[in-house]
Amino acid sequence: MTNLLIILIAFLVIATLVQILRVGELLSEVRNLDVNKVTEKDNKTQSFLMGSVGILFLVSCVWQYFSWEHLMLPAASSEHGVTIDKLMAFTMILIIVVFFILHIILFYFLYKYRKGDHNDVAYYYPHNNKLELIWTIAPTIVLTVVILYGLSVWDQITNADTSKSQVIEVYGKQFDWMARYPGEDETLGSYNYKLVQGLNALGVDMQDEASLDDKLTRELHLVVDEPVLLKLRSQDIIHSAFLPHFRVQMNCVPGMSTQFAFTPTKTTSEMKEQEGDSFEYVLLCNKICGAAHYNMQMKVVVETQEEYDNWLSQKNTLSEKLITKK
Ligand SMILES: [Cu+2]
Repeated sequence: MTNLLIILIAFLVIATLVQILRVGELLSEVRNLDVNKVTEKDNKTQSFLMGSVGILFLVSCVWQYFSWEHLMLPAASSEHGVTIDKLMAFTMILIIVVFFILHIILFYFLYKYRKGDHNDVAYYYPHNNKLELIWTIAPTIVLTVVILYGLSVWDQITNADTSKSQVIEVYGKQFDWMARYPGEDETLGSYNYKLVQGLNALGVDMQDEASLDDKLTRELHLVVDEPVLLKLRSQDIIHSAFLPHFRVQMNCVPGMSTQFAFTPTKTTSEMKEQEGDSFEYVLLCNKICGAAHYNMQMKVVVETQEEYDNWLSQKNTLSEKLITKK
């Protein structure tokens, strides 16, 4: 109902404006004035309005930046996240500087080169090799620097040493996440999509001895300052495991295993002190994967080794679960 009223009001406002314009035109006709003739006064008004729009636009950009800043993510909670934040800041500063320079010039020129009272004709200037070279070479150099910097950061992140990483499997399906921890053998048991059935959502092969002590959890717990290697899988369609606070994102693709290695650097309780008591780390799905995609998330906890060991020891292994079921 409210929407209908808003549409109706908008329609009436437009109709009123059209009528006012029409009245203006009729008055000019009565006074024998040519409504299509652009006067010096019109040009001045239009250029002034255009300049005002430009200034308001830039002021609103600055205002929005500061008023929405609280929605930005806090500083990265992982080792590699710091390098990503630096790359992001470098790119953003570059873009913002260029954005302001170009828009100031754009609106200033619109004002400066408004039509004057004299009969000036635009200067015909079809080509200039020097200018062409400058605006081709300058962006080429800048973009090459940005791309090379980005590639080197990407290379650094994706080639992390995983030999000492704790391996955890993260499994996505419509519409939730599960994590699988290897047991004391420190090896995740094998799996096969053909075994996905009923409670065995991950298709874990229970004939494999390494599977027996694996543990399934609904939360992802990580040890602070210890490297972790997430092995990502999906049951049905492409999901994307997104851990915004750690600057981690990797697609989970059915039929294959993808991975991401990183080291968390701040515990959940440290973050609660910094960001407030309601703070929690989360693992989100960042691929629009269906109706309940928005709700596809898992709580992530970063804690000390002691707290982590304590938490994991309380979880049943897959073989224990089988026994209780029998
Ligand atoms: Cu999803």
